[in-house]
Amino acid sequence: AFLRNILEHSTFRNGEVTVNFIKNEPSLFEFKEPKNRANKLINFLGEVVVNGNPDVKKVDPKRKFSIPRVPKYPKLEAHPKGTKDLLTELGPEKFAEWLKKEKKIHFTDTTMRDAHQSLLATRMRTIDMMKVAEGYAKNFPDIFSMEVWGGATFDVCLRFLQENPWERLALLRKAMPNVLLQMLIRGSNGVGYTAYPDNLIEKFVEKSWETGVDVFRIFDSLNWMKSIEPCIQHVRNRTEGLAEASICYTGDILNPNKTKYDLKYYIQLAKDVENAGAHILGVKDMAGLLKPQAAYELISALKSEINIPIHLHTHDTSSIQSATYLKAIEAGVDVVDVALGGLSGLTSQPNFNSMVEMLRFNERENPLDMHKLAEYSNYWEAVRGYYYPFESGLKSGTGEVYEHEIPGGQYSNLKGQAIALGLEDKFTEVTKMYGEVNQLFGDIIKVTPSSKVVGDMAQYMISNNLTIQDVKERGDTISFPQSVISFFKGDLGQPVGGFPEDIQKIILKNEKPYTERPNAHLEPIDFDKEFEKFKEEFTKGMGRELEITDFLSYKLYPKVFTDAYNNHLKYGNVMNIPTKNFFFGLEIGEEIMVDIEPGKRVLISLVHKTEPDENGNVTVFFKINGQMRVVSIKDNS
Ligand code: 3PY
Ligand code: ZN
Repeated sequence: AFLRNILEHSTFRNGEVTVNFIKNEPSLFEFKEPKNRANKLINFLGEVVVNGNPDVKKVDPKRKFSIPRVPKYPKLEAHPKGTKDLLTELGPEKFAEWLKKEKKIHFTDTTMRDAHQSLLATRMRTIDMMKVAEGYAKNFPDIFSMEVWGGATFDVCLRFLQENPWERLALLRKAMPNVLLQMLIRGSNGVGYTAYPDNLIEKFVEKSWETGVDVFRIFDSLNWMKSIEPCIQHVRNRTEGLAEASICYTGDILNPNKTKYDLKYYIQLAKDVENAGAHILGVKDMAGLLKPQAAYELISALKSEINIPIHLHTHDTSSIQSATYLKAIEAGVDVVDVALGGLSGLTSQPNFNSMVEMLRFNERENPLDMHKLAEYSNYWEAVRGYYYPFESGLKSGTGEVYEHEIPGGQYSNLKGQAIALGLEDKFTEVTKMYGEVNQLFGDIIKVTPSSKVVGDMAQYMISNNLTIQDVKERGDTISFPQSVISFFKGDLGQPVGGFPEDIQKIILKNEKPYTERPNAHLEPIDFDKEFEKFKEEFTKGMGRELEITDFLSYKLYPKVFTDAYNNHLKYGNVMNIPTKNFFFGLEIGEEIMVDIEPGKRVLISLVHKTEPDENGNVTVFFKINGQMRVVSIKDNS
């Protein structure tokens, strides 16, 4: 076993052994159960080889992939000082003052969160991020922040990728210790789709900070201050990070016929956010509805009315949002959100590489190296190839977004859901119905989770051939989706201007709505007691001690966590399987390296698979480090 530890150690395999190798590597003397771990991996790979990855609905067997090239630069020993170091030095208040005084435009890179959430249904895996994270942070220490966590990534990590989201965050923190890491948090809804007890959100914020988050972009899906404010306080009381409270933009402040969300409304909301203690104001244009001239007027007005720096977020669904950024920058916005070229545009953020060039020689230029940026963009473009089953299919910008107002982060998910419901051919009808349902519900702010309510209703209506008129005339005979009922009850809080009462009555039938904070109905969590119980219930563990962060995952998503846990018992840690093989399995003769733990790498190859026997079982032959292993997998076809 000792010899095997040496042979399998990455230092040995890479030929980097020095005289002190054995002395300095205590792991060589640990004789755990690597065999067992590797066997679990081939259970997983065998399943994918025989039945496909259950998350991949359609495989194109002819698909060719480009190999992603990790940019190689002279290896910098240490991370140059960056924005994280500045935050540590100045503290959040002074840091915000510094940011406001900066002349050059600053950038948040969303590639590792919103970009793939919006283009690839959030499926980007940690392994693909980790290959470039350290080099990127060393080469771009001046970046304002890297958005890497929160939003839908938490749920998707556990539900579809069989990864631990906390582990992702910790790994990225380690690779990028010098730049600010940013997350998106949905106020009282945390990273979920419903309200949680206040003390759960508080603990979640505290542990997110301890694990690596510096900038908390907080929003509420109805712009309800009663959901935003407590979250600002959690960040201020429990962390030394930045509370970036955001106002969600919808409608069109320039349109005289759209008066519900006008300039006055946004200014008042921004003042409320500032008064609630935010360090930065986020303007979150989740659907990409903020047009260039409107951006100029909105940002100019906010700049003169509030004192904290302003951070603008948009999605390029219409394809004109770089113009919006230019006008916002002219009006004095402090930071804008962009994604590296290969994962930018359309429902994602505007193109980072091109934005930098657009502002070259402008008085607010941020002089980043275009060649280096291009190499990272190329890396992501190649990586993106592996994720083709999750592409939304949108090929060009669409002006229809001004009509349906679907958030970029929802678009590719909605498409996936439509396919699952057999509505792929009716996706245009779904998007049109989405806009109509929004009007029926009183023209609400639409962003997770309120956007999911509108999406659920639109899909339900198209599946059941229902019209808006049907709902109004015979709604008492229709059983609406649970998320819609829950929304009208008040479980997501109160929309601007209240619910349309007639529709609320039709949807709720005999149920009574309420107007207090949903959290007022939720029992606080007794952490000491419940954490102990949790540890007893999940006794087999993960091959490690269960932590409070596991408990938080469980409390946020009990069923998803339980399923992920059971998968882990069966398949072990699958996060280091290369993405191509994770989604599409191996070809006969293909060899892959997988790290089963830090410093311990196994070589796996697929040798042969049989036809199904009379019981439908396929025997799959693998080699692990040259030794034949066989798994029997039930063919589900
Ligand atoms: C999310 O909440 O996941 C979003 O990205 C909202 O825009
Ligand atoms: Zn977004």
